[in-house]
Amino acid sequence: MSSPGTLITVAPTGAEVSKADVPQLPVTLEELVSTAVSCEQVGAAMIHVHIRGDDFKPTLDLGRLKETVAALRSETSLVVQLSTGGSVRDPESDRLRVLEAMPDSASCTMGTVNFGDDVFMNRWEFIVALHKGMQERGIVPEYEIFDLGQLTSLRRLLDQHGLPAGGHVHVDFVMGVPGGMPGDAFTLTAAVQALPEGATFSATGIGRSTLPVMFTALGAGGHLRVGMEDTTSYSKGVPVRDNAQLVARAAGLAKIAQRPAISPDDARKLLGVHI
Ligand code: KMH
Ligand code: ZN
Repeated sequence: MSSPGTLITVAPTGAEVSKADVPQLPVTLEELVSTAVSCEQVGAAMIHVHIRGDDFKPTLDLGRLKETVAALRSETSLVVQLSTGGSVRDPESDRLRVLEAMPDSASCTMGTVNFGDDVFMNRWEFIVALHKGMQERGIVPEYEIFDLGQLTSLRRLLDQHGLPAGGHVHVDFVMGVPGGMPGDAFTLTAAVQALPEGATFSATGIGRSTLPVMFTALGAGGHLRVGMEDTTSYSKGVPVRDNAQLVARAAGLAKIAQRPAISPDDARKLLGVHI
């Protein structure tokens, strides 16, 4: 379950933070690519991508997604993971179509969860369609887990529909969402114990749960996701300067834990992404 090095994923934009509230949020393709380059330089190996339209609002426009994958591949070596979660308002058809942009990896959330005042819908049939769509295309999923029961759904998915493309199971615990599991050491420990045999995990804590989740994940042999999708404060009252600042902090802590950040090529080997 553990790995000698640490996979650091950057989630630079998300679908919830607005450019008006956080001007340093990367929303244009140029800003996203520049963020990706600087995050790779300080230790990121994978990028979890949500894109925005000309109005800076979240979009799942297929043409833009394809352009984004191509630009990230041309300017970085990062493993490119597209979000199929989108925003809470995106229809299932648009979310499934994301796979047509042929990223290296895509997210696959393992259940419905209250999401602040909204509901992030992930019906069973939709999860199965995403899993199969990725198997058919050779896209490596990252199973997003917002609550402990979603690990039971993951076991059911693997039992009924087989291993993902690449043959390896990697999950990401997204903790501290209002409506999901809390972001603390006790919950992360319980979640790790409930992983399918042989699975690896990353973890991220939303907002002020960022640091407790990061320290616990490192101690438990896990990997890290950081970025402005999940937190826009570096410390209490101090806004994040840019995504690279969060990646650099994670890489520094991983080094102190004697599990330094791994390269994108090593991340491909870990996740089963074709080189
Ligand atoms: N924006 C959230 C509703 C994912 O990227 O797959 C869903 C999300 C998960 O961010
Ligand atoms: Zn996301």
